[in-house]
Amino acid sequence: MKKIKGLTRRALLSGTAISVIPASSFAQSINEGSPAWMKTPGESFNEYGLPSSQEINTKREIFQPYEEYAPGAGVAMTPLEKLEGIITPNGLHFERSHNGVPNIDARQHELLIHGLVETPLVFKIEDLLKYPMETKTYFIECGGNSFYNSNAFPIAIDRTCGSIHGLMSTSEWTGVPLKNILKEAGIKKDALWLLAEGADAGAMSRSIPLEKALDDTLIALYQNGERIRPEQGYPIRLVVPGWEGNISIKWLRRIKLTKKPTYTKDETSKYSDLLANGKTLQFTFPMEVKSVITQPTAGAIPLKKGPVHITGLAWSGLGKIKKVEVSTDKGKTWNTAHIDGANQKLSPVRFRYNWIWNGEECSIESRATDSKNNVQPQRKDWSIKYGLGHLYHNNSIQIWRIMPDGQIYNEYDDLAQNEKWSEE
Ligand SMILES: Nc1nc2c(c(=O)[nH]1)N[C@H]1C(S)=C(S)[C@@H](COP(=O)(O)O)O[C@H]1N2
Ligand SMILES: [Mo]
Repeated sequence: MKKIKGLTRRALLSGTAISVIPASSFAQSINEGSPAWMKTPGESFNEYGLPSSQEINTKREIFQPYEEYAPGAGVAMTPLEKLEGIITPNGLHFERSHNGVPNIDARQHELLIHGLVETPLVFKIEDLLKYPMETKTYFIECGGNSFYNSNAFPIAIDRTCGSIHGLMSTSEWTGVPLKNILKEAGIKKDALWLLAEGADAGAMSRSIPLEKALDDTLIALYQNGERIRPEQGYPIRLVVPGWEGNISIKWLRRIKLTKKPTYTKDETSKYSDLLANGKTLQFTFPMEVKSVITQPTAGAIPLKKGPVHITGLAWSGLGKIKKVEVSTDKGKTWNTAHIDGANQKLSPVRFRYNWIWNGEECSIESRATDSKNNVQPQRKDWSIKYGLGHLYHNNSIQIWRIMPDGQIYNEYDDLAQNEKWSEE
């Protein structure tokens, strides 16, 4: 008999695996017993569609740490456990904004290219819309993603997948390659970096090595086929694929070519990595290889004994995903998961592993390897490299512990160290 990883096809089809209603309870044609929605004409048309009202709980989780005096500083996290595939619907793309979403008039907005260029240029949005474009599926992950599992939280807290790892979303971005615009302005020989600045009230700005700008950086105008949402940077944003989200400047208004990094407030006060030895690393750009089981997840409905479809996402800011493994025995053995669809550079993949839970206490975890052979670290190995309270660039393995009653909890693999820290 043909096996569907772990489950027999017969078990699935016979309904012994997953409960199905016997076909006899369905009427052959419309009659008295038909459901109400078959007896009256349906709703008419919408100019812009919305999800079913029954899916009202599929929403972003908002966190505004300075709500009283800076309500626009914070995050809205993608509910990863509620979604399938790899694309994030536009209304659920995570948002990280430092000072709110500016209400930009796209007709007035301008992009200035200046600094070490032959000819400084100013672009209107209508100009940019005429340029040749390209479409790529890229993830954006905030450098602070998974901070709830970082050294800032020595004890594991129980939150759903999305409310721990939901500062990562994926879109099909369409825009003008930045290199074409820079070449048009004429890059001077001594230019090695550029400064990118946003038109928000925080004027977020970051330094980007020219090499990356000439490689795959996009001035994005479209997100999953429609114009970028205000939260994502309308009318234009940078997409610097694979690198920490902060550098993908939204509401882009200015690019200045420079010899050296500008050392802006946003790259000196934040996004640097405090090491265990007290030194600090600056400019950790790529988001390293990572995966997470999105279902099942902590904070959701308890698991039932029997077949469990384990699924999740894996990505790497350094290339493609080579493989994803799943362990259901605390990392003693690892099983190769199935990967859905095309595997493109700097785009996540959806992985799947069919498993039968015997009802005993256990844990499930996933581990990704990328095309450069980087392997996702265990939390204890990640954590030990950094200082107390450090939270950026956490790509460590997420462990979900399953208890006999089916409840799922967030689990750390190094309790000794965490207990020590929580006392400090
Ligand atoms: N102008 C501007 N660009 C910005 C930000 C911002 O606050 N202002 N936030 C940055 C951060 S920290 C991240 S993680 C990404 C988030 O992009 P998103 O909100 O579209 O998910 O945008 C980056 N670009
Ligand atoms: Mo971020």
